[in-house]
Amino acid sequence: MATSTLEKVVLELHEIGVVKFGSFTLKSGMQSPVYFDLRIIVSYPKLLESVSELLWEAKKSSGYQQICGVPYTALPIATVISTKQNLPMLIKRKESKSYGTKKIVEGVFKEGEKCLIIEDVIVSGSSVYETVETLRELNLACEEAVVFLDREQGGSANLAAMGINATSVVNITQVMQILHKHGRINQATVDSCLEFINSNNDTSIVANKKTSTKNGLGATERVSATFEARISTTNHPLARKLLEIMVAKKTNLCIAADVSTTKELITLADNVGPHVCIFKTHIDIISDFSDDTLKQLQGMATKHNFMLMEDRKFGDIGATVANQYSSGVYKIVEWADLVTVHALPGDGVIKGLVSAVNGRSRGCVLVAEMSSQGALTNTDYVKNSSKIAEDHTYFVMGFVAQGSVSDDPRFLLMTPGVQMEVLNDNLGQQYVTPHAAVMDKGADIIIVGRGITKAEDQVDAAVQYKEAAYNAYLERVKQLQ
Ligand code: S5P
Repeated sequence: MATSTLEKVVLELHEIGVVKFGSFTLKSGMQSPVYFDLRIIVSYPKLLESVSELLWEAKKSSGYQQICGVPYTALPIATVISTKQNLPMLIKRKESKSYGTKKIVEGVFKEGEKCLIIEDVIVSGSSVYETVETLRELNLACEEAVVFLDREQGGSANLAAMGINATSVVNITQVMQILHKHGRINQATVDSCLEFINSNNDTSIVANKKTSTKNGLGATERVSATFEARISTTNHPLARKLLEIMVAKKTNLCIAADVSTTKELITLADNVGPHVCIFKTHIDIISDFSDDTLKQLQGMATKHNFMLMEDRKFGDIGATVANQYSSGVYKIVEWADLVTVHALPGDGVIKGLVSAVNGRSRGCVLVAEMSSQGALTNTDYVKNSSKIAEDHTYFVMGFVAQGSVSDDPRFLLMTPGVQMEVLNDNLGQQYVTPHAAVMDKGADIIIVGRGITKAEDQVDAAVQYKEAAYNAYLERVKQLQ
Protein backbone atom coordinates (compact mmCIF):
# COMPACT_ATOMS: atom_id res chain seq x y z
CA MET A 1 0.00 0.00 0.00
CA ALA A 2 2.82 2.36 0.86
CA THR A 3 4.19 1.84 -2.65
CA SER A 4 0.93 2.73 -4.35
CA THR A 5 0.51 5.88 -2.27
CA LEU A 6 4.05 6.81 -3.16
CA GLU A 7 3.42 6.09 -6.85
CA LYS A 8 0.32 8.23 -6.80
CA VAL A 9 2.17 11.11 -5.18
CA VAL A 10 5.09 10.88 -7.62
CA LEU A 11 2.67 10.88 -10.57
CA GLU A 12 0.82 13.89 -9.18
CA LEU A 13 4.09 15.72 -8.59
CA HIS A 14 4.98 15.05 -12.20
CA GLU A 15 1.58 16.27 -13.35
CA ILE A 16 1.86 19.63 -11.61
CA GLY A 17 5.40 20.19 -12.93
CA VAL A 18 7.49 19.44 -9.86
CA VAL A 19 9.55 16.99 -11.91
CA LYS A 20 11.09 18.61 -14.97
CA PHE A 21 13.34 17.30 -17.72
CA GLY A 22 15.72 19.48 -19.76
CA SER A 23 18.90 21.27 -18.66
CA PHE A 24 19.00 22.88 -15.23
CA THR A 25 21.69 24.53 -13.13
CA LEU A 26 21.78 23.17 -9.58
CA LYS A 27 22.81 25.25 -6.55
CA SER A 28 26.34 23.87 -6.91
CA GLY A 29 26.59 25.04 -10.54
CA MET A 30 26.23 21.47 -11.86
CA GLN A 31 24.09 21.07 -15.02
CA SER A 32 21.42 18.44 -14.52
CA PRO A 33 18.98 16.88 -17.05
CA VAL A 34 16.34 16.53 -14.33
CA TYR A 35 15.07 18.98 -11.73
CA PHE A 36 12.66 18.80 -8.81
CA ASP A 37 10.99 22.00 -7.79
CA LEU A 38 8.88 21.29 -4.75
CA ARG A 39 8.37 24.99 -4.02
CA ILE A 40 5.10 25.03 -5.99
CA ILE A 41 3.57 22.41 -3.73
CA VAL A 42 2.13 25.19 -1.54
CA SER A 43 -0.44 25.69 -4.31
CA TYR A 44 -1.68 22.09 -3.90
CA PRO A 45 -2.72 21.66 -0.26
CA LYS A 46 -3.86 18.03 -0.55
CA LEU A 47 -0.63 17.00 -2.21
CA LEU A 48 1.33 18.97 0.39
CA GLU A 49 -0.47 16.95 3.02
CA SER A 50 0.33 13.64 1.28
CA VAL A 51 4.02 14.53 0.89
CA SER A 52 4.18 15.53 4.57
CA GLU A 53 2.56 12.25 5.60
CA LEU A 54 5.03 10.21 3.58
CA LEU A 55 7.90 12.10 5.19
CA TRP A 56 6.60 11.51 8.69
CA GLU A 57 5.91 7.83 7.95
CA ALA A 58 9.51 7.37 6.78
CA LYS A 59 10.97 8.55 10.06
CA LYS A 60 8.25 8.69 12.68
CA SER A 61 9.36 8.36 16.27
CA SER A 62 8.30 9.64 19.62
CA GLY A 63 11.89 10.57 20.34
CA TYR A 64 11.85 14.12 18.93
CA GLN A 65 11.02 17.23 20.88
CA GLN A 66 11.35 19.53 17.87
CA ILE A 67 11.24 19.50 14.10
CA CYS A 68 12.86 22.00 11.77
CA GLY A 69 12.42 22.40 8.03
CA VAL A 70 15.39 23.52 5.92
CA PRO A 71 14.44 26.95 4.53
CA TYR A 72 12.44 27.64 2.45
CA THR A 73 10.81 24.78 0.57
CA ALA A 74 10.57 22.44 3.53
CA LEU A 75 9.00 25.06 5.84
CA PRO A 76 5.37 24.41 4.84
CA ILE A 77 6.01 20.66 4.90
CA ALA A 78 7.40 20.91 8.43
CA THR A 79 4.43 23.04 9.44
CA VAL A 80 1.97 20.38 8.29
CA ILE A 81 3.86 17.68 10.20
CA SER A 82 4.06 19.92 13.24
CA THR A 83 0.31 20.55 13.43
CA LYS A 84 -0.66 16.95 12.59
CA GLN A 85 1.73 15.38 15.08
CA ASN A 86 1.42 18.13 17.65
CA LEU A 87 5.19 18.44 17.58
CA PRO A 88 6.75 21.88 18.18
CA MET A 89 8.59 23.40 15.27
CA LEU A 90 11.60 25.69 14.89
CA ILE A 91 12.21 28.09 12.03
CA LYS A 92 15.79 28.65 10.97
CA ARG A 93 16.33 31.86 9.07
CA LYS A 94 18.47 31.93 5.97
CA GLU A 95 19.98 35.20 7.17
CA SER A 96 19.95 36.56 10.68
CA LYS A 97 17.81 39.71 10.99
CA SER A 98 19.69 42.98 11.35
CA TYR A 99 16.97 44.43 13.61
CA GLY A 100 14.87 43.39 16.58
CA THR A 101 16.00 40.20 18.30
CA LYS A 102 18.58 39.28 15.63
CA LYS A 103 17.65 35.65 16.19
CA ILE A 104 18.71 33.08 13.62
CA VAL A 105 16.31 30.46 15.01
CA GLU A 106 12.72 31.24 15.99
CA GLY A 107 10.78 29.09 18.43
CA VAL A 108 11.00 27.90 22.01
CA PHE A 109 13.45 25.12 22.86
CA LYS A 110 15.67 23.72 25.58
CA GLU A 111 19.30 22.74 25.18
CA GLY A 112 19.77 19.06 24.41
CA GLU A 113 16.36 18.59 22.80
CA LYS A 114 16.25 16.24 19.84
CA CYS A 115 15.31 17.90 16.59
CA LEU A 116 14.31 16.12 13.39
CA ILE A 117 15.38 17.94 10.22
CA ILE A 118 12.95 17.98 7.29
CA GLU A 119 14.13 18.61 3.73
CA ASP A 120 12.59 18.30 0.27
CA VAL A 121 15.52 17.22 -1.92
CA ILE A 122 19.16 16.40 -1.18
CA VAL A 123 22.01 16.60 -3.66
CA SER A 124 25.22 17.02 -1.62
CA GLY A 125 23.48 17.48 1.73
CA SER A 126 24.95 20.99 2.15
CA SER A 127 21.61 22.66 2.94
CA VAL A 128 20.70 20.08 5.58
CA TYR A 129 24.17 20.45 7.02
CA GLU A 130 23.92 24.24 7.23
CA THR A 131 20.70 23.98 9.21
CA VAL A 132 22.15 21.30 11.49
CA GLU A 133 25.26 23.37 12.13
CA THR A 134 23.20 26.33 13.26
CA LEU A 135 21.00 24.19 15.51
CA ARG A 136 23.99 22.36 16.95
CA GLU A 137 25.58 25.66 17.89
CA LEU A 138 22.45 26.28 19.96
CA ASN A 139 23.04 22.89 21.60
CA LEU A 140 20.13 21.11 19.97
CA ALA A 141 20.73 17.43 19.18
CA CYS A 142 20.39 16.91 15.43
CA GLU A 143 21.22 13.43 14.32
CA GLU A 144 18.22 12.58 12.17
CA ALA A 145 16.97 14.02 8.91
CA VAL A 146 14.17 12.98 6.62
CA VAL A 147 14.11 14.06 2.99
CA PHE A 148 11.49 13.51 0.36
CA LEU A 149 13.84 12.85 -2.55
CA ASP A 150 17.41 11.68 -2.46
CA ARG A 151 19.07 12.46 -5.79
CA GLU A 152 21.66 9.76 -5.00
CA GLN A 153 24.56 12.14 -5.58
CA GLY A 154 26.41 11.44 -2.36
CA GLY A 155 24.29 13.56 0.00
CA SER A 156 23.35 10.85 2.48
CA ALA A 157 26.95 9.59 2.74
CA ASN A 158 28.19 13.18 3.21
CA LEU A 159 25.65 13.74 5.96
CA ALA A 160 26.51 10.42 7.61
CA ALA A 161 30.11 11.66 7.82
CA MET A 162 28.78 14.69 9.69
CA GLY A 163 26.86 12.49 12.15
CA ILE A 164 23.49 12.94 10.46
CA ASN A 165 21.41 9.90 9.55
CA ALA A 166 19.30 10.92 6.55
CA THR A 167 16.36 8.79 5.45
CA SER A 168 14.55 9.45 2.19
CA VAL A 169 11.00 8.72 1.08
CA VAL A 170 12.08 8.02 -2.48
CA ASN A 171 15.25 8.14 -4.52
CA ILE A 172 15.79 9.28 -8.06
CA THR A 173 16.05 5.76 -9.49
CA GLN A 174 12.63 4.91 -8.05
CA VAL A 175 11.11 8.15 -9.38
CA MET A 176 12.40 7.29 -12.86
CA GLN A 177 11.01 3.76 -12.58
CA ILE A 178 7.59 4.99 -11.50
CA LEU A 179 7.36 7.60 -14.26
CA HIS A 180 8.53 5.08 -16.86
CA LYS A 181 6.14 2.37 -15.64
CA HIS A 182 3.22 4.75 -16.10
CA GLY A 183 4.33 5.86 -19.54
CA ARG A 184 5.27 9.40 -18.47
CA ILE A 185 8.83 9.20 -19.75
CA ASN A 186 10.65 6.99 -22.23
CA GLN A 187 13.61 4.71 -21.65
CA ALA A 188 16.05 7.21 -23.21
CA THR A 189 15.10 9.83 -20.61
CA VAL A 190 15.49 7.29 -17.80
CA ASP A 191 18.91 6.28 -19.14
CA SER A 192 20.21 9.81 -19.58
CA CYS A 193 19.09 10.89 -16.09
CA LEU A 194 20.53 7.85 -14.40
CA GLU A 195 23.75 8.14 -16.35
CA PHE A 196 24.05 11.75 -15.18
CA ILE A 197 23.47 10.71 -11.57
CA ASN A 198 26.01 7.89 -11.82
CA SER A 199 28.71 10.16 -13.11
CA ASN A 200 27.95 12.94 -10.61
CA ASN A 201 27.56 11.06 -7.38
CA ASP A 202 30.61 12.24 -5.48
CA THR A 203 29.48 15.67 -4.33
CA SER A 204 30.88 17.13 -1.15
CA ILE A 205 29.41 19.46 1.43
CA VAL A 206 30.44 23.09 1.11
CA ALA A 207 29.69 24.75 4.40
CA ASN A 208 28.63 28.35 3.89
CA LYS A 209 27.35 29.51 7.20
CA LYS A 210 28.12 33.02 8.36
CA THR A 211 29.33 32.87 11.91
CA SER A 212 30.92 30.41 14.24
CA THR A 213 32.48 30.60 17.64
CA LYS A 214 33.63 27.01 17.47
CA ASN A 215 37.35 27.66 17.46
CA GLY A 216 37.17 30.21 20.22
CA LEU A 217 38.52 32.96 18.01
CA GLY A 218 35.19 34.62 17.44
CA ALA A 219 35.98 33.75 13.88
CA THR A 220 33.86 34.24 10.82
CA GLU A 221 33.32 31.24 8.61
CA ARG A 222 36.01 30.27 6.17
CA VAL A 223 34.10 30.61 2.92
CA SER A 224 32.25 33.82 3.76
CA ALA A 225 35.08 35.79 5.36
CA THR A 226 37.34 38.06 3.34
CA PHE A 227 41.04 37.26 3.19
CA GLU A 228 41.64 40.52 5.07
CA ALA A 229 39.36 39.43 7.91
CA ARG A 230 40.99 36.03 8.05
CA ILE A 231 44.43 37.46 8.72
CA SER A 232 43.35 38.11 12.29
CA THR A 233 41.76 34.68 12.74
CA THR A 234 44.98 32.73 12.37
CA ASN A 235 48.08 32.64 14.51
CA HIS A 236 50.16 30.74 11.99
CA PRO A 237 52.79 33.27 10.84
CA LEU A 238 52.97 31.86 7.31
CA ALA A 239 49.19 31.70 6.91
CA ARG A 240 49.10 35.37 7.88
CA LYS A 241 51.92 36.19 5.50
CA LEU A 242 50.25 34.29 2.68
CA LEU A 243 46.91 36.03 3.24
CA GLU A 244 48.73 39.36 3.25
CA ILE A 245 50.38 38.54 -0.08
CA MET A 246 47.01 37.48 -1.50
CA VAL A 247 45.39 40.74 -0.44
CA ALA A 248 48.28 42.93 -1.57
CA LYS A 249 48.66 41.26 -4.99
CA LYS A 250 44.95 40.47 -5.42
CA THR A 251 45.70 36.90 -6.30
CA ASN A 252 44.65 33.49 -5.02
CA LEU A 253 46.49 31.64 -7.75
CA CYS A 254 49.15 29.03 -7.04
CA ILE A 255 51.20 27.93 -10.03
CA ALA A 256 52.14 24.25 -10.24
CA ALA A 257 55.57 24.76 -11.80
CA ASP A 258 55.87 21.31 -13.29
CA VAL A 259 58.72 21.98 -15.74
CA SER A 260 61.90 19.99 -16.16
CA THR A 261 64.87 22.37 -16.35
CA THR A 262 66.25 25.18 -14.21
CA LYS A 263 65.94 27.60 -17.10
CA GLU A 264 62.25 26.81 -17.64
CA LEU A 265 61.62 27.02 -13.89
CA ILE A 266 63.20 30.43 -13.47
CA THR A 267 61.67 31.82 -16.67
CA LEU A 268 58.25 30.66 -15.48
CA ALA A 269 58.85 32.20 -12.04
CA ASP A 270 59.79 35.52 -13.60
CA ASN A 271 56.84 35.42 -16.02
CA VAL A 272 54.05 34.47 -13.65
CA GLY A 273 55.62 35.75 -10.42
CA PRO A 274 53.63 39.02 -10.32
CA HIS A 275 50.36 37.06 -10.57
CA VAL A 276 50.75 34.24 -8.06
CA CYS A 277 50.77 33.95 -4.29
CA ILE A 278 52.47 30.53 -4.22
CA PHE A 279 55.00 28.95 -6.55
CA LYS A 280 54.57 25.19 -6.14
CA THR A 281 57.43 22.94 -7.17
CA HIS A 282 58.20 19.26 -7.69
CA ILE A 283 61.88 19.92 -7.31
CA ASP A 284 62.81 16.30 -8.09
CA ILE A 285 61.67 16.66 -11.71
CA ILE A 286 64.28 19.33 -12.50
CA SER A 287 66.89 17.45 -14.54
CA ASP A 288 69.75 19.89 -13.99
CA PHE A 289 68.97 20.68 -10.36
CA SER A 290 71.77 22.31 -8.37
CA ASP A 291 72.14 24.70 -5.46
CA ASP A 292 72.08 27.44 -8.07
CA THR A 293 68.52 26.41 -9.04
CA LEU A 294 67.45 27.19 -5.48
CA LYS A 295 69.42 30.41 -5.30
CA GLN A 296 67.72 31.71 -8.42
CA LEU A 297 64.32 30.49 -7.27
CA GLN A 298 64.64 32.23 -3.92
CA GLY A 299 65.69 35.38 -5.76
CA MET A 300 62.45 35.21 -7.75
CA ALA A 301 60.38 34.66 -4.60
CA THR A 302 61.85 37.84 -3.14
CA LYS A 303 61.56 39.79 -6.38
CA HIS A 304 57.89 38.94 -6.93
CA ASN A 305 56.74 38.37 -3.34
CA PHE A 306 55.41 34.82 -3.52
CA MET A 307 55.83 31.82 -1.25
CA LEU A 308 57.62 28.63 -2.19
CA MET A 309 55.78 25.36 -1.65
CA GLU A 310 57.51 22.06 -2.37
CA ASP A 311 54.83 19.54 -3.27
CA ARG A 312 56.76 16.66 -1.70
CA LYS A 313 53.64 14.94 -0.33
CA PHE A 314 55.54 13.53 2.62
CA GLY A 315 53.91 10.28 3.71
CA ASP A 316 56.23 8.19 5.85
CA ILE A 317 56.95 7.69 9.52
CA GLY A 318 58.17 10.71 11.47
CA ALA A 319 61.84 9.70 11.59
CA THR A 320 62.01 9.17 7.82
CA VAL A 321 60.25 12.37 6.84
CA ALA A 322 62.49 14.35 9.20
CA ASN A 323 65.47 13.14 7.12
CA GLN A 324 63.71 13.59 3.79
CA TYR A 325 62.84 17.15 4.80
CA SER A 326 66.29 18.22 5.96
CA SER A 327 68.89 16.01 4.22
CA GLY A 328 69.75 14.61 0.82
CA VAL A 329 70.17 16.61 -2.36
CA TYR A 330 67.21 18.92 -1.95
CA LYS A 331 67.35 19.96 1.74
CA ILE A 332 63.75 21.10 1.42
CA VAL A 333 63.47 22.62 4.88
CA GLU A 334 66.15 25.15 4.01
CA TRP A 335 64.25 26.86 1.19
CA ALA A 336 60.58 25.82 0.99
CA ASP A 337 58.24 27.95 3.10
CA LEU A 338 55.56 25.30 2.79
CA VAL A 339 55.42 21.60 2.00
CA THR A 340 52.58 19.21 1.24
CA VAL A 341 52.02 16.22 3.49
CA HIS A 342 49.78 13.14 3.42
CA ALA A 343 48.07 12.51 6.74
CA LEU A 344 48.16 8.77 6.01
CA PRO A 345 50.85 7.86 8.59
CA GLY A 346 49.01 9.70 11.39
CA ASP A 347 50.27 12.76 13.19
CA GLY A 348 53.80 11.33 13.56
CA VAL A 349 54.45 12.68 10.07
CA ILE A 350 53.78 16.21 11.34
CA LYS A 351 55.88 15.71 14.45
CA GLY A 352 58.73 14.36 12.30
CA LEU A 353 58.68 17.39 10.03
CA VAL A 354 58.45 19.79 12.95
CA SER A 355 61.51 18.14 14.54
CA ALA A 356 63.56 19.23 11.51
CA VAL A 357 62.38 22.85 11.34
CA ASN A 358 64.96 24.14 13.80
CA GLY A 359 63.60 27.59 14.48
CA ARG A 360 62.78 28.45 10.85
CA SER A 361 59.38 29.83 9.88
CA ARG A 362 57.79 26.85 8.14
CA GLY A 363 54.39 25.31 7.60
CA CYS A 364 52.60 22.50 5.84
CA VAL A 365 49.44 21.80 3.95
CA LEU A 366 47.71 18.44 4.38
CA VAL A 367 46.62 16.64 1.23
CA ALA A 368 43.21 15.59 2.49
CA GLU A 369 41.74 14.63 -0.86
CA MET A 370 43.24 13.98 -4.30
CA SER A 371 41.88 15.33 -7.56
CA SER A 372 42.57 12.17 -9.50
CA GLN A 373 40.04 9.58 -10.55
CA GLY A 374 39.66 6.68 -8.13
CA ALA A 375 41.52 8.45 -5.28
CA LEU A 376 41.25 6.50 -2.03
CA THR A 377 40.76 9.62 0.08
CA ASN A 378 37.20 8.97 1.32
CA THR A 379 35.11 11.04 3.73
CA ASP A 380 36.58 9.36 6.82
CA TYR A 381 40.07 10.12 5.59
CA VAL A 382 39.12 13.76 5.03
CA LYS A 383 37.58 13.98 8.50
CA ASN A 384 40.64 12.44 10.14
CA SER A 385 42.97 14.77 8.21
CA SER A 386 40.94 17.68 9.54
CA LYS A 387 41.34 16.39 13.08
CA ILE A 388 45.12 16.13 12.67
CA ALA A 389 45.20 19.69 11.34
CA GLU A 390 43.20 20.96 14.30
CA ASP A 391 45.61 19.31 16.71
CA HIS A 392 48.66 20.82 14.99
CA THR A 393 47.65 24.33 13.98
CA TYR A 394 51.11 25.65 14.81
CA PHE A 395 52.39 23.82 11.70
CA VAL A 396 49.40 22.86 9.52
CA MET A 397 47.96 25.91 7.79
CA GLY A 398 45.57 24.37 5.33
CA PHE A 399 44.52 21.58 3.06
CA VAL A 400 44.83 20.45 -0.52
CA ALA A 401 41.37 19.07 -1.27
CA GLN A 402 38.41 19.03 -3.61
CA GLY A 403 35.87 20.37 -1.13
CA SER A 404 35.57 22.04 2.22
CA VAL A 405 37.54 19.96 4.70
CA SER A 406 36.98 22.39 7.53
CA ASP A 407 34.99 25.60 7.91
CA ASP A 408 37.58 26.88 10.35
CA PRO A 409 38.80 30.17 8.82
CA ARG A 410 42.34 29.53 10.03
CA PHE A 411 42.80 26.88 7.35
CA LEU A 412 43.37 27.75 3.70
CA LEU A 413 41.84 25.39 1.16
CA MET A 414 43.95 24.84 -1.96
CA THR A 415 42.37 23.06 -4.89
CA PRO A 416 44.24 21.51 -7.84
CA GLY A 417 42.66 20.02 -10.96
CA VAL A 418 41.77 23.43 -12.39
CA GLN A 419 41.67 24.43 -16.07
CA MET A 420 39.61 26.81 -18.16
CA GLU A 421 38.95 23.97 -20.58
CA VAL A 422 37.40 21.26 -18.47
CA LEU A 423 38.99 18.27 -20.18
CA ASN A 424 40.69 15.50 -18.24
CA ASP A 425 44.18 14.28 -19.10
CA ASN A 426 44.41 10.60 -19.91
CA LEU A 427 46.24 9.79 -16.67
CA GLY A 428 43.40 10.29 -14.21
CA GLN A 429 43.52 14.04 -13.56
CA GLN A 430 40.06 15.63 -13.37
CA TYR A 431 39.47 19.34 -13.94
CA VAL A 432 36.98 22.01 -12.97
CA THR A 433 37.01 25.70 -13.92
CA PRO A 434 38.50 28.35 -11.58
CA HIS A 435 34.97 29.63 -10.89
CA ALA A 436 33.67 26.18 -9.93
CA ALA A 437 36.74 25.49 -7.77
CA VAL A 438 36.16 28.67 -5.74
CA MET A 439 32.36 28.84 -5.74
CA ASP A 440 31.35 25.18 -5.63
CA LYS A 441 34.29 23.50 -3.99
CA GLY A 442 35.03 26.40 -1.65
CA ALA A 443 38.69 26.77 -2.68
CA ASP A 444 40.59 29.74 -1.26
CA ILE A 445 43.50 29.15 -3.61
CA ILE A 446 43.46 27.41 -6.98
CA ILE A 447 46.44 25.36 -8.09
CA VAL A 448 47.03 25.48 -11.83
CA GLY A 449 49.77 23.68 -13.72
CA ARG A 450 49.43 22.81 -17.38
CA GLY A 451 46.64 25.37 -17.92
CA ILE A 452 49.44 27.95 -17.60
CA THR A 453 52.71 26.12 -18.24
CA LYS A 454 51.52 24.73 -21.59
CA ALA A 455 49.80 27.92 -22.71
CA GLU A 456 51.23 29.76 -25.69
CA ASP A 457 51.50 32.89 -23.58
CA GLN A 458 52.19 32.02 -19.93
CA VAL A 459 51.75 35.57 -18.68
CA ASP A 460 48.43 36.01 -20.41
CA ALA A 461 47.21 32.65 -19.11
CA ALA A 462 48.34 33.46 -15.54
CA VAL A 463 46.46 36.77 -15.65
CA GLN A 464 43.32 35.03 -16.87
CA TYR A 465 43.44 32.36 -14.13
CA LYS A 466 44.28 34.97 -11.50
CA GLU A 467 41.34 37.17 -12.46
CA ALA A 468 38.88 34.29 -12.77
CA ALA A 469 39.79 32.92 -9.34
CA TYR A 470 39.94 36.27 -7.56
CA ASN A 471 36.66 37.47 -9.03
CA ALA A 472 35.03 34.19 -8.01
CA TYR A 473 36.33 34.72 -4.46
CA LEU A 474 34.90 38.27 -4.40
CA GLU A 475 31.58 36.91 -5.71
CA ARG A 476 31.51 34.21 -3.03
CA VAL A 477 32.16 36.59 -0.19
CA LYS A 478 29.56 39.05 -1.51
CA GLN A 479 26.98 36.31 -1.85
CA LEU A 480 27.51 34.91 1.64
CA GLN A 481 27.95 38.09 3.66
O1 S5P B 1 45.00 16.04 -5.54
C1 S5P B 1 45.94 16.61 -6.07
C2 S5P B 1 46.97 17.20 -5.31
C3 S5P B 1 47.97 17.89 -5.97
S1 S5P B 1 49.11 18.75 -5.01
N1 S5P B 1 45.99 16.75 -7.43
C4 S5P B 1 47.00 17.41 -8.06
O2 S5P B 1 46.94 17.50 -9.30
N2 S5P B 1 48.02 17.97 -7.34
C5 S5P B 1 49.16 18.68 -8.00
O3 S5P B 1 48.62 19.83 -8.65
C6 S5P B 1 49.88 17.86 -9.06
O4 S5P B 1 51.01 17.20 -8.53
C7 S5P B 1 50.29 18.93 -10.07
O5 S5P B 1 51.53 19.50 -9.68
C8 S5P B 1 49.24 20.01 -9.93
C9 S5P B 1 48.15 19.98 -11.00
O6 S5P B 1 48.68 20.20 -12.28
P1 S5P B 1 47.76 20.40 -13.58
O7 S5P B 1 48.77 20.47 -14.68
O8 S5P B 1 46.87 19.18 -13.71
O9 S5P B 1 47.00 21.69 -13.38
